[in-house]
Order: sequence, then C-alpha cells, then structure tokens
Amino acid sequence: MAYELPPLPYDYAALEPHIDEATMKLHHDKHHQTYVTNLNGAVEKHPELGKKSPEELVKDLASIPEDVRKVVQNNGGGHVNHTMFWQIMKPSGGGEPTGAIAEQIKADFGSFEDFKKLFNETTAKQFGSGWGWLIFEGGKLKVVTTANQDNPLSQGHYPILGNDVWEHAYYLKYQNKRPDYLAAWWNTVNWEEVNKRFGTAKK
Ligand code: MN3
Repeated sequence: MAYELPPLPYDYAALEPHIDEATMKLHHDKHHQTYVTNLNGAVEKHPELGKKSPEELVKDLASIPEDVRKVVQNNGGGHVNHTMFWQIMKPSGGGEPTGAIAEQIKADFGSFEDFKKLFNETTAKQFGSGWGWLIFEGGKLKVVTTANQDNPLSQGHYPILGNDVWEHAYYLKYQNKRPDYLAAWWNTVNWEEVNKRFGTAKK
C-alpha cells in the first residue's frame, strides 16, 4: 500500500468534552481510513503516483491522469486534510495563540477574538460539506473555505490551520448546531503546531 492511515496522536477521548470519543473513533478509524483506502485504489492503476507524497498529489492535480484525478482530489485531499487536522489539535489545547501566529493574527485581524469571529462566521456559512482554512497570501492571513475535501494546496496555498465542517465531524454531539461545534473547537487547537505550519506557509 502506498499510503497509510497515521495513528491518532492522542487517545480518542482526549479532546472531550469539545469533541467526543465516539466522533473521534468514527472520524479517524472509518472516515480517514476510507480516504486512504480509496487513494491507494487510485494509485494501484498508476503506480508511479505512489512515489509522491499525498501533499504533492494534491498540489498538482493537473498532472494526475484524468481517469483517477477526481478520486485523488477527493481522497488525497481527505487524507492530507485529516492528517493535518489531528495534528493541529491536542488535549488541553486552545487558549490564546502564541508566537509568530499570535502577532500576525493581531496585525491582520485586530485581535484573536475578531479572527475567531470571522473564521467561525465564514465557516458556518460553507454550504454543505467542506472546510474552513487560514492561509497566508500576499503577506497577509486570510480566511477561506473549500467544498468537499479540496485543500488550499491545489490553489497554491499552504494551509496554516483548517477545521472540518462535514457533518461527520460534529453531528453525533452537536447535531445541526454547526456554530456550537465551531465555537468549541478552538479549545482543542495546538498553537505550537499551528506556528510550525505558519513558518512553512511563509517560505
Ligand atoms: Mn472529516
């Protein structure tokens, strides 16, 4: 198999009460696994693709053979997105941002509260399944959304953080209340990891 499901870097229950154990189990073991399985299925038809990292695949979708391009977009994207997602959360996370990202948030949005408000409002409005993202474009932070499992890498932007607003990410605990999930999610953010990603985005 070219690609593998990375283990969750903490226990399934570690993000309680913000994200429940049952959601984490399903989300990691079933949903993320399915993206990996489907990506491997696509790569079996074009073994040369398997030499690339999942990020490389998503970065250059135009170079993917047409018969598997959509499968790679959806499932390669799903693999990359979720691998990031587990890493940018941690037990006892959240609180105020730290380091360089804290400074940049203040410079570009005025305050962390203003940034959170913009991110939550923008992402709450994403119709159907998708993601909310923080990217760095033209020397400024920017909040954007994508549909499905599309990753900003496909538009040339390295995502600094992203939140999953597919219903599978919150429905068991929050049902239809996506804004409640979005508000609670900030209590899980791993700002050290987000700072690392900000460093990469600036390069
Ligand atoms: Mn998901």
